[in-house]
Amino acid sequence: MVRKYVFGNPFETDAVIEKMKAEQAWQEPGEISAENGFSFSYIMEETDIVYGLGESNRGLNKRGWRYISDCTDDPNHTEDKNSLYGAHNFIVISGKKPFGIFFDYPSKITFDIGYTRSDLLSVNCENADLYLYVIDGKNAYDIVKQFRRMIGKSYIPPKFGFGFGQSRWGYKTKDDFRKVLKGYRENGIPLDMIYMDIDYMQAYKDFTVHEENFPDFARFVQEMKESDVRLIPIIDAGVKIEKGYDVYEEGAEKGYFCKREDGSDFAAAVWPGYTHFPDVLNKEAREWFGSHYKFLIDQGIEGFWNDMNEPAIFYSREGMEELKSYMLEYANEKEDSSPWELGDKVEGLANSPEDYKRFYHCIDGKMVRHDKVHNLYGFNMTRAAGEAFEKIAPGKRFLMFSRSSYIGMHRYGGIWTGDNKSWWSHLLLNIKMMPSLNMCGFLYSGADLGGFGADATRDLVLRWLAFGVFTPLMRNHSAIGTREQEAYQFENVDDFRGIIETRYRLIPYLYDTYVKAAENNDMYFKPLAFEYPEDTFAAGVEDQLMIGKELMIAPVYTQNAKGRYVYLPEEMMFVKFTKDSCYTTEILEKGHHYVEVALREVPVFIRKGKSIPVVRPARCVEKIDMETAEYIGYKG
Ligand code: MIG
Repeated sequence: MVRKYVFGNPFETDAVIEKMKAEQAWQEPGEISAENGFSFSYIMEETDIVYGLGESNRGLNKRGWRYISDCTDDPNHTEDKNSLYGAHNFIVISGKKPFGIFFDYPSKITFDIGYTRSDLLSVNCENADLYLYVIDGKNAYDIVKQFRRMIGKSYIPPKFGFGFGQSRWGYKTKDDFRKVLKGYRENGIPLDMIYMDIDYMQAYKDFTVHEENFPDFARFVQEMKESDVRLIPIIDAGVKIEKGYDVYEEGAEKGYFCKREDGSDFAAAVWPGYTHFPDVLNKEAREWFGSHYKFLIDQGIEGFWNDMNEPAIFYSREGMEELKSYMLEYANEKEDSSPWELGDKVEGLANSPEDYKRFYHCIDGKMVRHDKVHNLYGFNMTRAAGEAFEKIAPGKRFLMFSRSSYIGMHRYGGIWTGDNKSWWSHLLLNIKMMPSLNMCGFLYSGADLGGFGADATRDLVLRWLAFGVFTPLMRNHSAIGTREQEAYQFENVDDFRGIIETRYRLIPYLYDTYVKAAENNDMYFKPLAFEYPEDTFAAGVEDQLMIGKELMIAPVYTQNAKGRYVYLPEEMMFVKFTKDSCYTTEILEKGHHYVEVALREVPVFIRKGKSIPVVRPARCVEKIDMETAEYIGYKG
């Protein structure tokens, strides 16, 4: 059962699509206050588990930290961070009196989950203007399914989106892409997508292609498709300010960019230099921005990734002016004052909260200051694309995922989890985050496999890919300047081939499981506790996940480990997929086990009485032959 409450004058975020009548007076659970901003507080029992918050730091159980929904481009996801790129304000308190609660509030909101006081859950935001939804149910899983029904069905990618993709910031020319294709094909490693990062554009201008490096782009897209690979270009939020550039000229003329208080177009520097932000919260501007995706679709492109849409700002004109005058002052008068302050000022230029107060959206004829609706920008940029796809090619599925998001965006696309690092701890973070994302509707998601920043090692990439076999988005991506980490860059390429082939052997099962989850407002990845609610040990397991109704996975995420400990809530079949389409099986009884897993193996556990189809690997999704399917599993 869901109860809806209205406080003050909430902004319509479009997160919830189910129509509901609001309650008159607040009922349990917890206490609320609408004075001095808004606050919700609840005293947790010692054994309560708090789930949710989608893309956020730390564990699956969110207790013991403070999380702030405030979409941020911060590439250092260390344990002390409070905000990442998304704002997914849904939590479930799982215990004797389970309930879920969704704070539909588009600006900064803080979830203190036993951080200030270990038994106190307290949620606070600055303005008492929001919708609150309280969901009762039998248990956490039931509550999640009710929530998912309210927010509408999750995006379903085209089937090729379940293939493996290679990406790296720094591929610049046709030959760079051909080299990647060759690296995969020559080594017989399946590949469906190569991602195009910002360098494919002319001077980082959205909806342009670099003229010298990509003459006859449509032909090149075709050339890649003939080798069964799709190119997936990036689109950034900011539109370069440049005379004669059509997207800029049109947007400026029609008033579709975010404005300063005085009505002039707000300028923020990002990759192209100074840009304007398309006002995607304004319906007309959103339609206009979306319509430009057609430029690339007309050249054969079938998928995109939307970046920098928090929106990220390197600096604004105002911020730069302030810094310059500070520096002058510093140079003239402050010689012996702290240089650290100078450093802080420079660093503080990027993504400054001051800048988010400097521009406005025009919504239904009213000017709304950006910081009041900050967390909706990425959602609406991706919605612009999603709505446009429907017009450009009705019914066709496009690959679409975004960096920044808010609940509601899950209907239009997936997300990738941004700039992680080639750290073992980030592989573990990836594992823990996936079910939380699913709770909030984001089913099509994945992390940069192998890690984005920092230098990867062979073993890390193998272990991360072995987990990535199961994430709907399976993409190896890395930052310019880091060690190259394409599968063919390391010794014994066979091991990489074996793991990526395992993905392809499982695609019919995984895609089917995904579509079912999306259609039924269900989860693809679940915590063990959702399948075994009576099992008190399962409740504490965060490094093993359930997939669909059939599987449990227990990835290895520590360096030099020969295997790992695993907990089986019931008897299961332990399967290890290895190279050359081989696999081993063994029935393990309920309880704790140490299982050995070599670097080249993909471990998976099949539940008693279940089986899954496994096919012969193929070089791309389209070439998978269902005739080769065999079933692995057992009656028990
Ligand atoms: O400021 O386009 O998260 O995946 O490679 C960095 C370059 C901008 C951030 C994205 C990352 C991408 C990078 N982008």
